[in-house]
Amino acid sequence: MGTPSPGRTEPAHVQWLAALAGVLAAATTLGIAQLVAAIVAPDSAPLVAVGGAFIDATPAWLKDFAVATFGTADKAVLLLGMGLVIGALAALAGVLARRRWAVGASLVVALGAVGALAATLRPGAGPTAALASIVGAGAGLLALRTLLARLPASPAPAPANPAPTTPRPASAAGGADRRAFLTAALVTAAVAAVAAVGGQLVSVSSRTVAAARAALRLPSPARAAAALPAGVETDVVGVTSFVTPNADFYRIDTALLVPQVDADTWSVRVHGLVEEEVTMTFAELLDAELIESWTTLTCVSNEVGGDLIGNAKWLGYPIRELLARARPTAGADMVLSKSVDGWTASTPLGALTDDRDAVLAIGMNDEPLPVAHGFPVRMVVPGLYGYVSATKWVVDLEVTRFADARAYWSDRGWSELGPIKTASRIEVPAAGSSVDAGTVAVGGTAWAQHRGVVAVEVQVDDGEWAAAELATEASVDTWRQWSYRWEATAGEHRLRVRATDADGVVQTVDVAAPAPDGATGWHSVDVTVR
Ligand SMILES: Nc1nc2c(c(=O)[nH]1)N[C@H]1C(S)=C(S)[C@@H](COP(=O)(O)O)O[C@H]1N2
Ligand SMILES: [Mo]
Repeated sequence: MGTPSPGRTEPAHVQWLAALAGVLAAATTLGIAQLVAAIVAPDSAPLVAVGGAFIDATPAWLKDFAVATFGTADKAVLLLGMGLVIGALAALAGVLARRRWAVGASLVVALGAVGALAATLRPGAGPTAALASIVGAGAGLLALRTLLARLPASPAPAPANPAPTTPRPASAAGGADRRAFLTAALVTAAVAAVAAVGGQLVSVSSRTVAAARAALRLPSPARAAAALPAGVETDVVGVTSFVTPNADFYRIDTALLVPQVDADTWSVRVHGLVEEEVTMTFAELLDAELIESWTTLTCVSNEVGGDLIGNAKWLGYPIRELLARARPTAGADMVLSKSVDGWTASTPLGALTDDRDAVLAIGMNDEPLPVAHGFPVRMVVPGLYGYVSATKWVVDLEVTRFADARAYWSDRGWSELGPIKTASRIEVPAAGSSVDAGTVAVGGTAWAQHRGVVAVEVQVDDGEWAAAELATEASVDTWRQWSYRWEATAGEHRLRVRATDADGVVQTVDVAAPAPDGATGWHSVDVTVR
């Protein structure tokens, strides 16, 4: 053991190197765990499992805040936040472990245990779920010990305990130590990085699924979508395109890792309050009479004026046909759809059995569903927010009753029912922009899915509401563009917009936050006219 010299002051850089050792040990833990997880079960990686558990613990207000603040980057922000917290704890573990191995080491063990526990509790976790965190933590401890052994011995902890029960890594003193430490640090960093990248490469599932998707030829529909009427788009430059390209389509879900589902073994099971259980495979789906339909999907977290909305042509099998085969029994009023990752949505049975185009979709804008949008099969139900209807990677439909079952977001403070509220937004001119006095083209989009938009009005400052010109309606299930010619005079002005749906209901002025059942209020933009 090193000579105890209680009065000796520690060189500050040694503390920093110990902290670095801790951070590198954590990186080793995560890298090795990533590699092991890639082999046994991708979502058992500790970061993924802990992040997933954190997301599942998210109440309505926090989801609302995260989406409002970070939009669809919410997952990246969560991972970054976890990285910072883990980094800080790991640095602490390094400093502590150098003074008292057992204390620092137990911090690493605790981090591994949290990962193992989270992975074990994930929906669908297998018996190997804890393995990645355990092996990772083991590797982390080894790295920590190896690195600390190359730092000069720390001053003895406390005179009261002159003979520590746990041996501290032995060390000689001097500059040779530092070089040895830095070499070991580089090697450790390289091992961690190679393991993490290797994990990505070994994780064949995402490549296999991407390849299967690329090879898939969509069947032609038994009922093709009507061609889009001329005039669905206004001629105002800058208004969002009527069809949202798949690559630009917003993505909202709780999945930190996009589920990789094998279409060859995929099936959906209809059960619960039914006369007959029905199972449908992907091959059966491809052979069925599919329909195409235009439906605009909207997220309940969309703020007034927000962009968590997109419109696509979906190819799918009508859910009412599937339910007709299963024959729901009297008393059933809801279908609880479940994703392969355990996420659920509760959809009123009526919305799935009436004549609207509620489908098990396999195609999006003439392509197989993108993996992030639910490959191989997702639900699309016109008129309802995504959280109560649009289950991606869907594998199970339980016919049940609202009185007997609750869906994922209903348990976290969101409303059980989620009909899309009538809304409209101004896209041109952009908020805060400057335009020339004279005739200014104003334009945007309005939506009231499954009812349809029949009027849009624009108000300048506190003037009279004036009718906007509506673009042609493609279907009551899609959004509708509008335009307005504004005779603008110099000065600062505020433009407001509101829509009226086919029930004659004018979009409410009352301001509501997205939680619990969708934002309301009028969208406005402030513009400078020169
Ligand atoms: N499996 C699964 N499906 C899901 C979700 C989810 O978290 N998990 N989120 C829903 C929500 S809240 C919305 S708004 C839509 C978004 O679909 P998109 O990502 O394809 O735009 O998916 C729905 N389907
Ligand atoms: Mo959503």
